[in-house]
Amino acid sequence: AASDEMKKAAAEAALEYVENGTIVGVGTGSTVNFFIDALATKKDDIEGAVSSSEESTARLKAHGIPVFDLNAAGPVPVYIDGADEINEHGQMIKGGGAALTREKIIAAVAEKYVCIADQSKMVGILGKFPLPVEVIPMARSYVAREIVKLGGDPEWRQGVTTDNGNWILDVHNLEIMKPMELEDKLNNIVGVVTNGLFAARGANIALLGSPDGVKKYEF
Ligand code: DER
Repeated sequence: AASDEMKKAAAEAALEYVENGTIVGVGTGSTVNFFIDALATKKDDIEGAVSSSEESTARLKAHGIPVFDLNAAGPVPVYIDGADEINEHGQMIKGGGAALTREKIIAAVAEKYVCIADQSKMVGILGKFPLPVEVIPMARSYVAREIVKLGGDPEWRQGVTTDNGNWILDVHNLEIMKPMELEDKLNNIVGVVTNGLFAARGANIALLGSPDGVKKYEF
């Protein structure tokens, strides 16, 4: 499909940011899967990877790329990951693939976040895509009530348990004018593990596939 071609082109363009002899931070999702396949062509040049999900870990290992525990990794010069939405400031909504907690941890550690996606992910105002919030299971109803007070419409992503054993609420009908403020408010609700607003720490670079080739943005 056209969008697969655009995702693949963006993923391959991200190889430019991979430095020899380093540990590469690897995200989760269909675009990242194209990146992992491209990274395999450089597996003898890099030290290995740190991974944001069991899904990505399995794909990396299938290519023979060593996967390190983040605690043993040392510096992570670059983190390559997708987004569900990204705005003109590099702020993102993530979590469509339920990997937001480990993604946000590696994004915090990494020196540079390179977002790979097709251009449809770039938006003016964040919030059309339902905002994922990872919660401790016992707190689900309480957190949902608190989110309603913030003006959101939380929906339990039933049947999904994250790699950390938690549940996800997807928050609909948000129009996020102040991403960093909402990120803080959500973080302060007891029972919230992670919210999918990557605003305080957004992307540094975005490589977005389009019919006219890969467009590069710097934030
Ligand atoms: O869940 C996530 O945060 C993923 O990165 C997601 O946002 C992007 O997935 P895609 O590349 O399959 O669109």
